[in-house]
Amino acid sequence: MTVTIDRAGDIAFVTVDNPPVNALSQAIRQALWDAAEALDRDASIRAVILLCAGRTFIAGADVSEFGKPPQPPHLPDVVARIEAAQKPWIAAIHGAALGGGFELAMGCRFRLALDTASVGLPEVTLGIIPGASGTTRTPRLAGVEAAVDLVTTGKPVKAPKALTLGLIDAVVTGDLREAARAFAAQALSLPLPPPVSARPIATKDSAWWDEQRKAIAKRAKGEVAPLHALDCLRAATDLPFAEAMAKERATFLALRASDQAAALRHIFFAERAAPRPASLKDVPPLPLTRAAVIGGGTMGAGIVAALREAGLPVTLIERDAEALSRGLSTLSGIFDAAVARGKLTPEQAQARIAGVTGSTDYATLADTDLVIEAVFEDLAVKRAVFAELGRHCRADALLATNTSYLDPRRIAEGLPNPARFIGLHFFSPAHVMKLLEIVPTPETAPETLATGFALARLLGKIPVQAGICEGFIGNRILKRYRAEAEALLRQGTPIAAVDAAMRAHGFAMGPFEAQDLGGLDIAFLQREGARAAGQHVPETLGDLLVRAGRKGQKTGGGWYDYTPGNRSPQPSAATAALLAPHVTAGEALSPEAIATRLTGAMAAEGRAILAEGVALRPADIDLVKVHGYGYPRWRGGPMFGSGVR
Ligand code: 3H9
Repeated sequence: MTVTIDRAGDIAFVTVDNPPVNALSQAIRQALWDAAEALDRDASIRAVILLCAGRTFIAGADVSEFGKPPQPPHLPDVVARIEAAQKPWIAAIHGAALGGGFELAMGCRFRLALDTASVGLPEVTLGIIPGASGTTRTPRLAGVEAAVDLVTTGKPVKAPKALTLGLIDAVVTGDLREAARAFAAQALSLPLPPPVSARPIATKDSAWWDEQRKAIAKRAKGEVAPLHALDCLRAATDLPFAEAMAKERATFLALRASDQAAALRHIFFAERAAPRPASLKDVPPLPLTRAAVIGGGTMGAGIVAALREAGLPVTLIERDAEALSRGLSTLSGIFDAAVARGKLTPEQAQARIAGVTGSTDYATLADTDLVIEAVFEDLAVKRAVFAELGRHCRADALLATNTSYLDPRRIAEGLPNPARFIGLHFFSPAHVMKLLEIVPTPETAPETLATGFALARLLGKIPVQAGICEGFIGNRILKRYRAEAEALLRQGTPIAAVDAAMRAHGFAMGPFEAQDLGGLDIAFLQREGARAAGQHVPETLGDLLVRAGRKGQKTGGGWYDYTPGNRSPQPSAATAALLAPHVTAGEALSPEAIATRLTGAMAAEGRAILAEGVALRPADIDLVKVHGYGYPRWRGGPMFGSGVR
């Protein structure tokens, strides 16, 4: 790490070089402090430009220091020192100026950014609030409304929007260093604006703050940082700058030491470690230039959309012309919805669909690098697909199954090159959900596995390696979770009490309302299949409902009743009657006790999964549950929550 100073006439350039993202470690803070001191003493210098080497401006405080006691100089003091410098500092931003990086930029007298850059205050995503004036200086630059939005959502904004909001003073293109030098020369010819801390701040009335609080509490679902951030922003409008800073600092330090922040840091680092497992460091992935998907149902179409988003040309294979046309129209539906939501322009959507070739002929796959099978969850159907693939694909083409329950070894039997076979378990909708379970068989070659991870990086997914067992990591834990939830019902806990407890715990939905939404028949059919194959699968309460025609929202009722056009669950007398013979009245459980039982069951299954080697690390299980099953991120996942790290 270095902080260097070089000079061009009366302008000094302070360059931070601390790969990979120029995080503000203690050494960088000290070096910036020293630079401010040295440049104040240097009479030949009239302005200072702060810029960064590498791929980005300063991306924030060094998150790896957060588990340890804070070391001086503290960032708010460094920001204040730069603001108090005798010559104006100018932040020249490329890449991202985030968190402490943007706070440092706000300590500068001016900020300019490349048009491709972004700025933001993502601290709440780490369970903390900005701790170096993000809540006090941001509203002075952008107004209270924009500051509340930026700080409580943590979402960064692109440079052109930042300019409109007043967060930065100029957007430039081309050579940033030269643009900053020209900006400095111009700025020095005019009177300086006041430092940001001395600028006025408008207040809002109590009703406005109350409204914000309500909306944020609803969104945060138990996460505390966004509400604390709001309190600090309010204090910034009510109190003198120094007092608001003291409140921000105290709040930041308290949250930095909180369980929620520890959980969110755990997920932050797990997400970054997941795409590049150390065991595959020296294994080169195979090239991926052309892909194919077999099956154009919801899952297949979603996978095609994800591959197209990553820029790969894709062939979609269906069994006949009619199914193919249905698949292509499902795919168009995905792109049309993206256009309607403003995520794609009509031209981009057109280009996405133009990159898809539909076919019913496996011979068109002769030159494909990667084929993902996403057909009906039936062993014979899948094996027939792989028999075709074995005949028509190159021997080195990677062949993947998207099965969620079947044994990939059985699907691969008879393949000419089993070393190139792997399970790639996407989650629906596959173009949205971030999780990808990667399931090698004993025959899968290391470079096939490495290619699975490379594909995840290309698609922007979070990959987790899973061993072979029924349901892999995610669905196996889901099964245990549902079984435990049914056990609670059998002991007399009301359905709605279980769902409410899990929502209060931070899940978007409880286990029963989630089943009603997805449909109870999928898991039912899978259990029936296992029974037909001679396995002993005890009758579940869900089976009783499906046998009575209650498959969830799509049949107007499952665990709950639904009135047409209304998705809000209503208690069901019919369900109560069906379950009554299986329920014994028990002691009423508190919401906390219900959540402890259910998350405890997930953690217990997770421990078994680890012991069997189905998951390699506890953090992998946490990533699966957070990214595939709505486990509250701020609780860090079932393993973190139960102390298994
Ligand atoms: C803060 O600033 C608090 C202040 O308000 C108050 C202080 C008093 N620290 O994401 P990538 C590592 S809170 C340490 O794959 P990309 C990351 O672990 C902070 N390490 O890159 C990974 O390491 P490895 C607010 C960090 O190009 C490597 O860098 N700031 C940090 O896809 C590459 O990461 C944030 O929350 C960090 N702050 O995306 C910003 N950031 O290679 C968090 C990254 O060993 N960072 N690393 O696995 C990001 O959003 C993205 O990293 C960024 C680059 C957009 C910058």
